[in-house]
Amino acid sequence: MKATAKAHTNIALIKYWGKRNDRLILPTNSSLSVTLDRFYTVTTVDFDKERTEDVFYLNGELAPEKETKKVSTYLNKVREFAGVELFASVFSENHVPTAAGFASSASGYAALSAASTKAIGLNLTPRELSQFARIGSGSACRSIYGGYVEWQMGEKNDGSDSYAVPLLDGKEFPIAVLSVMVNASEKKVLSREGMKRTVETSPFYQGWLESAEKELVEMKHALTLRDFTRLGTIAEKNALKMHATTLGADPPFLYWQSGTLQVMDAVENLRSKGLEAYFTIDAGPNVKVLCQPSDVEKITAQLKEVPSVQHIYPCQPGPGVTYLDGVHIADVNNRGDLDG
Ligand code: 2P0
Repeated sequence: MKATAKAHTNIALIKYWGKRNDRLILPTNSSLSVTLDRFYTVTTVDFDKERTEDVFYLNGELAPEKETKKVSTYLNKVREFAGVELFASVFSENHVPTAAGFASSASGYAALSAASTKAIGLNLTPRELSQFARIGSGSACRSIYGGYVEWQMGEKNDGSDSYAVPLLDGKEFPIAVLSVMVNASEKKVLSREGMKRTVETSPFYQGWLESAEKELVEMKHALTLRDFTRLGTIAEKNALKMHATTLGADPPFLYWQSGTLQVMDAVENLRSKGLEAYFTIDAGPNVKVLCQPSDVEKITAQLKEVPSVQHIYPCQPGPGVTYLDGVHIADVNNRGDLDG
């Protein structure tokens, strides 16, 4: 009982920042992302009746106990749902540079959910798979699909209406995302802890919720119009608001470092010179710069001059989950409503 799946990372243009249910990973706001072509995880899950416990190999090596425990806890949910009691060997290859500021949890849990549910014999729809990925890590539910994707927060307590829907194929609205790595020390507050602290203590959190809802509608409109200027402007504003909530938390925290500010400043300078670029930042110091594909070379050359910049990875919209046999599971007939 074996299956292999490949899933890519995604970058949120409207951020997911806060949970209303920690166990089921139900968010307090809907989010919108673009799946990227460059960074991905390939995972094989093999359920075997000879095994007496789960084993987890990460990049060819036996993973630390803590990581194996996380995978095993996730597989327990899959086993429980399938009514199967077999243990598994899990082999994961993570093609996500650890310091690139991309959460490998998105591609990791998307690949793990796809491989494990297929290996155990569940024949899930993409929507059900998105829900399974979500209970591993919230942002993973968006990586089930390629291109532009919305994670609809849902309202129900059991999470049955909280899943991702594909909005637009990447080819229908090509953009570039430059992943800009800066000199940085380790991040101090993990996103899971950071969002929890913000929800519980930040007086700015209510403001975040109100504007995220509005910005999601505006972002979907920008996608409908294929309006890059709107897309970039809204993404940048949304990221700034997400980070503003952390300054109001108790104790306060900030993911930006001095190198982060240098890149933010450089992006603003590019714009003032007529080169259109926008930034977005996740729960770490690195910056993702959004630009038009035709401007990648010029903008990369300028950003390389910024002293804090260590490396720039150009990315573009990428595909959803695929199995090793190349079967695409993204359900294009089941798209979300861009104007809804
Ligand atoms: C996002 N982030 O929308 C936001 C923006 C970070 C900042 O999703 O606790 O690893 O596993 O659900 O998905 C990172 O958090 O958190 C994230 P869990 P996850 O991409």
